[in-house]
Amino acid sequence: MVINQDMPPPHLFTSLTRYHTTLTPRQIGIFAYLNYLSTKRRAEIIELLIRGLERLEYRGYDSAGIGVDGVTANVTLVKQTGKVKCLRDKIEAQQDKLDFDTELDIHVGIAHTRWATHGVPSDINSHPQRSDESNEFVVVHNGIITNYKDIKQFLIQKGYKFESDTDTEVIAKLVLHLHRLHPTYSFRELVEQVIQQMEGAFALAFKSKHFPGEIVATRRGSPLLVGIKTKEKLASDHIPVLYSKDSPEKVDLQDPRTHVYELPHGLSRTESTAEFLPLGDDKSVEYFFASDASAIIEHTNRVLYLLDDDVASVDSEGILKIHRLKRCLEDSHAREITTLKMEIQQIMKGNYSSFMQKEIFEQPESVVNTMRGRINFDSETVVLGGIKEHLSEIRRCRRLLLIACGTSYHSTIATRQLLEELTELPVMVDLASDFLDRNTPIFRDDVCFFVSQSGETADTLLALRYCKQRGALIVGITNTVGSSICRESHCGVHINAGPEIGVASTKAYTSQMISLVMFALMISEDRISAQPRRSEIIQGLRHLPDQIKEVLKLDKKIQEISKVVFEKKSLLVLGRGYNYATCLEGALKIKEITYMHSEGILAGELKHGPLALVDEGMPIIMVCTRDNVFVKCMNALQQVTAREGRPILICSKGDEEIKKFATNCLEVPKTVDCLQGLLTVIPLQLLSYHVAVLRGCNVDCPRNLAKSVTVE
Ligand code: UD2
Ligand code: MG
Repeated sequence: MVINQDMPPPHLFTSLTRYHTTLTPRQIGIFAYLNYLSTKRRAEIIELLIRGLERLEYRGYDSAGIGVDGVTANVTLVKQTGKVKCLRDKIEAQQDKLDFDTELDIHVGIAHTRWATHGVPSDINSHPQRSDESNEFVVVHNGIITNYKDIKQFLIQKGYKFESDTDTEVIAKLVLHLHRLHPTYSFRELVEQVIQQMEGAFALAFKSKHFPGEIVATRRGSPLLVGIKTKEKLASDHIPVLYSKDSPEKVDLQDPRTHVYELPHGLSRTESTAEFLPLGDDKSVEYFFASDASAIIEHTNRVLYLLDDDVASVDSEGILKIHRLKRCLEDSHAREITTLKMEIQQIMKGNYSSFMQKEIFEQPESVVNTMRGRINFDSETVVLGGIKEHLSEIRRCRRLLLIACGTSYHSTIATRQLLEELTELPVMVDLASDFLDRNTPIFRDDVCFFVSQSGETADTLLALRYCKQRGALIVGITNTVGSSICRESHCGVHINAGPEIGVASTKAYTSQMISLVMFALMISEDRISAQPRRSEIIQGLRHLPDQIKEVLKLDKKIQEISKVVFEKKSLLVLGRGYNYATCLEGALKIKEITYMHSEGILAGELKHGPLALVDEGMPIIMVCTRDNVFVKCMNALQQVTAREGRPILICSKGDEEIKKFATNCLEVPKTVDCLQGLLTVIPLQLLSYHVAVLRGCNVDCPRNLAKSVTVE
């Protein structure tokens, strides 16, 4: 593969094809670390990279990877599908390739968490992507290169062989191609050339065996910041920006003369390096490059934010420089080094006041993550990779048992009816503690589901062991890869909701429900008579993210309502059918974070007791949507209003008839009956949150409760 022919002029690629994509660039995680004269063992460096990735985990991802110097001069890549934890295990298994104890004075490591856009999640598609088999250039990338197909075609013509389905791979190969064309170019000059060919959005960090100890990072449209850690105080709080004379349109890759750089403020190119990095006498320095401040803050609070088309490089003398090919309008000729004041937790919370609030608002995305790669909305097929091998065994079973605690238990109540309908099997739902108390008979042809966010819930785990001993098939539904329930189950589904930090579960609940719905859809795939129903549900799931966004717009109104109820002693939540689980879950949310008494009541049970509680002073919420139990719900509503009860209603959008019965109505969009609970629960999550805030409670850490209950 010898390349003699030169590159076409910049932007030629884009004129070939210009395709528009509605995909927003994935905000996945970049983390890179450079230590200059700050000696670290390889194990420490790797640990630092892994920590960086863990700090980015909360953004969601499906695979991860790192690139470091190996024992030989070559760059070593370790990439792994799944969680950062899996990557960590894989690295540990490769200790020989990575001799952990070697001390490195100067080193560059790059790391990445990936969320699949081009190509399925796989080790090959994970980042770093590489230029060739000997890893001459490796790169991590956030965003989307929209003209990658044209560049790929160009490179294939030049003899480059592609191994992944990613858009990113063209970047690694293009930089190698340019290096071969212009062996005298600096690392930074190569990257400057590469990004002139790129269309789309990106944040990039490069490493190369040709430029040991150097890193180049750049961005356009995707965020990237640089953290600086020095022993001594920095002498100045800005780094000058260096400009190229010519605008990118004029740069001709064949002509090296175009790469004469003009420095601002009359600085010449040979100016003392102290101009660039305001270091003191001690020359040791550490640099962190990340897409998100949360990965950096534990190391340093001195950061600078790169602007679009800034090319930041650290050269072989450990000096950070920022170059631009062209001036941007309001460019200040310098990048300010700012001090991050926020705590890690604060950064991770973003603009939200608590993790619970953040997680409630994450649901339009977390539900997509749960369905990603599993539902094909066009062919209307559902494949749960973790269950498909066991399908025939499950189809032959005697009954399904769903066992869980708390919110996870509510997700089983919410989906029980649909499971019965689509599997045509008897479905038992049980609270794990009660199940254990009873010595329930379990048979070899039972299929037992264990639902737990953490995968460590003690009662659920004990129930799992009890059923496993009796020979049942054990299926886990968990949010935590590598958890005990995940390991001890025969198969299962990761709900992929992303880390849930707030003690009160919100997004895990909706994702658990969707996982169980997907299971019902998958198992009924071969039932012709169920096809219209399956199709309706799959299309319902397709629109769910947008509908959740719509429900979240009720936030302001719910905040107003919370002012009415927050000083009350008690709050009843009434409903039935598919919404019964919403009542239980809503009441649980209220109890756990507001410390107010609350009860979820099956509306059909009203006249068997709870009606005695109802008078004009008793705050009541009724969930009453247009479904097969609507008339019965209306009935209950009238019984309540007849006793001067003034319920707050959660109803179907545009239901004028029911609105007459209430002063406050929270209207949620219509969806398929069995998915309704995914939307009706959200106003109650929000209400409990606002009431807790008004009552001065710690939303994320309610008293007496732990995130996962790992003791009996
Ligand atoms: C896997 C990958 C995912 C992506 C996808 C591509 C992991 C963790 N997931 O997702 O990143 O590459 O394949 O198709 O690498 N399991 C249990 N108990 C549980 C939960 C899961 O045994 O409680 C098992 C499950 O049977 C499967 C494995 O864990 O063997 C991964 O489960 P999953 O739901 O993440 O599987 P999948 O195919 O959606
Ligand atoms: Mg397992």
